[in-house]
Formats: sequence, C-alpha cells, structure tokens
Amino acid sequence: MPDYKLTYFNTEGRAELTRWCFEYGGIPYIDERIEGSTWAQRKKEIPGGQVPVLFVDGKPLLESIAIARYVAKQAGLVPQDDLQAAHCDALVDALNGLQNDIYMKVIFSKDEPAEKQRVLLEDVVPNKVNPVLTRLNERLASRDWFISDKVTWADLQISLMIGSLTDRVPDMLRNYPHVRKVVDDIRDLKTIKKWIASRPAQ
Ligand SMILES: N[C@@H](CCC(=O)N[C@@H](CS)C(=O)NCC(=O)O)C(=O)O
Repeated sequence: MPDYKLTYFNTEGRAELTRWCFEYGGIPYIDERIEGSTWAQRKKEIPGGQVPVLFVDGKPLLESIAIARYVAKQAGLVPQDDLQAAHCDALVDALNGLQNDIYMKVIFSKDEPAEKQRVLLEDVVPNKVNPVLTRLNERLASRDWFISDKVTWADLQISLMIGSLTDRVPDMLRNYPHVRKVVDDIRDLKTIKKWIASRPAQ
C-alpha cells in the first residue's frame, strides 16, 4: 500500500469526504492540518498553491473530488459497474456544486450572521437544496443506498454534506425521511462513528 498524506486546513471543508473514505476503508494515512499562521509559507511549496493535496508516496494529487474518488476506489466505495460509478460521480458533483454555492452565498459572504442565515433559509435551501433533496428522497424511498445494494462514496457525501447542513438548518430534512435515514445510517457505521467522535477539534 502506498504512503498517504492528506494536507489541508484544520477544518472539514473540501477534505472531509476523503477523510471519511480513508476511515471507512481502514486505510492508514497522515491527516496533516496546516495552521493558518503558516499558510503563506506552505502555499509556496504546494503545487497549485491550494489545498487539499493528497501526497501518494510523496507525489502530489490535486483537486478535492479527484482525490476523494481515488481514495474511495481504494476503499471499495466506487461501484465496479461504469454506469453506476458515473451516477455516483454525478451525485457527488451535484452536492459539491451545492456546497460551493453555500460557501459563496453564505459562509464566505461579508454579510452579518442574521443576513447569512436569511439567504440560506430563503434562497439557498428552497431554491437549490430542496430540489435535490426531493429527487434523492424519491430515489431512496425504495432502496437502502443511493446506488446498488452497497454503500458508495455517494452515500458518504450525502451523509457528510446534507448532515452538516442540518447543523445550520435543523428541520431541513423534516419532509425527506429517506434522505435522513441515509444521513444517519452512514454516521452510525462503526468506522465513521468512531472518526466523528475522535477527529481533531476545529
Ligand atoms: N478546486 C479546488 C479548490 C481548492 C480550494 O479552493 N482550496 C482552498 C481551501 S478550500 C484554498 O486552498 N485556499 C487558500 C488559498 O487559495 O490560498 C479543489 O476542489 O480542490
């Protein structure tokens, strides 16, 4: 097995899906967390000047989704079937797009906290998140997992991204019980539960 070092900040952000894939697969890795105060110096040493970066035997792999997909494959979380794998890609991309919207319109916006919450509740959730939740909920009504009868990295992303959003919008899944079940079922897996309980405080 190669040596893995995942370099990112001390936050979930664009690295947490990869961390969940490593944990699910029981794959050893170094979870390097850069201090904000050292970033200016570290940025110069990192190809592309951005994180996350996954060093595989010391060689850098860039782009969070490519990194997560690669680690998901090592962890057995990508379906063998090419079309099923493409459906996982499509969902992860869609959820990542939502996450980017939330970063831009809410988390990184210069608005006051109350205005950020208003934008989230009155714009992002109804217009962007709920249409995705509606489709996902219909799909998950007749199956345990997003695709096939096995857990994939798409299920991890549902649980991670949608679950984290419920910290800000607690009743968001009230009308989406089948999505809620996947969010909870993944977080109840032994490996993921242990990680959530033991990961570094941010
Ligand atoms: N498309 C890249 C975006 C990476 C990115 O925006 N990284 C941010 C942290 S989330 C970063 O490195 N910011 C510090 C900087 O640009 O100096 C990916 O998905 O990996």
